[in-house]
Amino acid sequence: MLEVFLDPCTVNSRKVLAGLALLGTKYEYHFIDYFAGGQKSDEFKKLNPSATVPAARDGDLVLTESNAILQYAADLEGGHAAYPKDLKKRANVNRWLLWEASVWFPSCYTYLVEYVVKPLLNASPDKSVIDAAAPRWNELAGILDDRLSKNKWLTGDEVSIADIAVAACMHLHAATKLPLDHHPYLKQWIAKVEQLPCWRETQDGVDEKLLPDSIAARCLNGKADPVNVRASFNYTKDVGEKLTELYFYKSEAAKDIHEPGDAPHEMLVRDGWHRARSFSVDTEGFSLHHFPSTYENWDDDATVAKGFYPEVVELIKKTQGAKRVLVFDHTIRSKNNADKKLTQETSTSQRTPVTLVHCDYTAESGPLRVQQLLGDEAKDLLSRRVAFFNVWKPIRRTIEEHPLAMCDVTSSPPKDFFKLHLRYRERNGENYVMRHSNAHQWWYFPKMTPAQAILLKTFDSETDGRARFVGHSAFLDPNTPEGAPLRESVEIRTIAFF
Ligand SMILES: N[C@@H](CCC(=O)N[C@@H](CS)C(=O)NCC(=O)O)C(=O)O
Repeated sequence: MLEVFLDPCTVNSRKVLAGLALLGTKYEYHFIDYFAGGQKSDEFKKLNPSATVPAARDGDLVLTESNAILQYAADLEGGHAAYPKDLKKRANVNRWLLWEASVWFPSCYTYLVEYVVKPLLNASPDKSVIDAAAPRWNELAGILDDRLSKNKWLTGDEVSIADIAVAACMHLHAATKLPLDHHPYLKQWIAKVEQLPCWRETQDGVDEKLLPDSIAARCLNGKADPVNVRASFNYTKDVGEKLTELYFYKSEAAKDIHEPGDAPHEMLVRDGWHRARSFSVDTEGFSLHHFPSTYENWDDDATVAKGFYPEVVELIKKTQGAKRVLVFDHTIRSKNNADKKLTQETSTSQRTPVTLVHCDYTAESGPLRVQQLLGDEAKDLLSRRVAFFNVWKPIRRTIEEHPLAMCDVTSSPPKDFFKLHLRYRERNGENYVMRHSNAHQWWYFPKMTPAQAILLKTFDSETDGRARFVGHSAFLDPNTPEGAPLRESVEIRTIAFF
């Protein structure tokens, strides 16, 4: 059997792992720890005197060079479309493999070193190095872009090992800031590569080691070192017949009402990092996503809508498969708003964290909101599935105080929710608050950063048993260090139409 010796995080090792997965080749895996210098050890150098990973062995054959390993593996498989037997087609694949190793890899590598390797070693990227490398990189990317404007894949209609080789050099293109926007076909193609199962299953190995902020890396840390805490949650007493209400203006009617949040209970809040990717909006009612953004101007509502909403629409479409997404509101929670009361009358997008266990919509207010926002179109849209998602994302820095916690829908049946009537001067609204139950399981993601976002399902028209309403609340985290900066986050309300 073919043996491979590599570290899954390096470009050429990842290339081999993804290529072997594409080909369906079985192999025996030997880990060579790149960051510990395993490739320089005397033992490894017996296999590869060049002291680089990957290397491979098949009986008495020892192979180095990642592309040669893929060519050999493809031939072992015999007649695989990823490395065609037809001489001309094969020559074309070989051409791109050589091009990749001789010019593309070194060009992309400059970006990897500056933007990923240096920060890992606590050094700063040198912009002048990037500026010097950019013209050549753009020239090479232009060659790929031209090619991909005419072909589905690099060498024709079928994905080949050349696609894998060329893509491997770009495998952290967001973090390495490759200027893909100038090369639309290349950008489309890498997105297609990223959908391939062989690519997806080999991405974690890269992220875990090279992107400390990635979900993959934080899953690993969460397993080793979970940070479960106990904290108080403001549930609401169920007072039977009497309504629970909240007034957002001064009114005589607000006397003697039952206000929410009058039943605080201490609960265990579990660190969700170790299973960050297993949460789903349809089961637990929330999910965690890698969602970095270059948008920064959070104090200007108009530009948030123009500059940031489109990214949110894409996230919901991509992760939920929605046909259409309407972003209709956002709230910035920041230190500038720390003194504002929850019931402050002037409706504003700048608020303070809410420490009330609630869900933003009810079975009735969800469809009503669709009617209010979409008028004539609403009837047709409501004849199919409609779901509301809140996208919650740290801004500016890591969250250290008042993190957000979610009450797992599998532990909070519909009977635990009841209505809170919201009284505004011009209209009434409603959302759900929750009565306490010892069965509730709370989750949070300690020290979330602006690279991540939580999706909360706050309404779903589907009643087939999937999660429809997720209870959530900010909470006082006992681990918050003294003097920690106040939480800053953005919350975007969206409606997804299916
Ligand atoms: N052309 C070789 C290049 C291999 C290579 O450069 N590997 C890098 C990791 S991607 C390495 O091991 N470098 C050695 C080092 O940095 O010490 C191949 O395709 O296999």
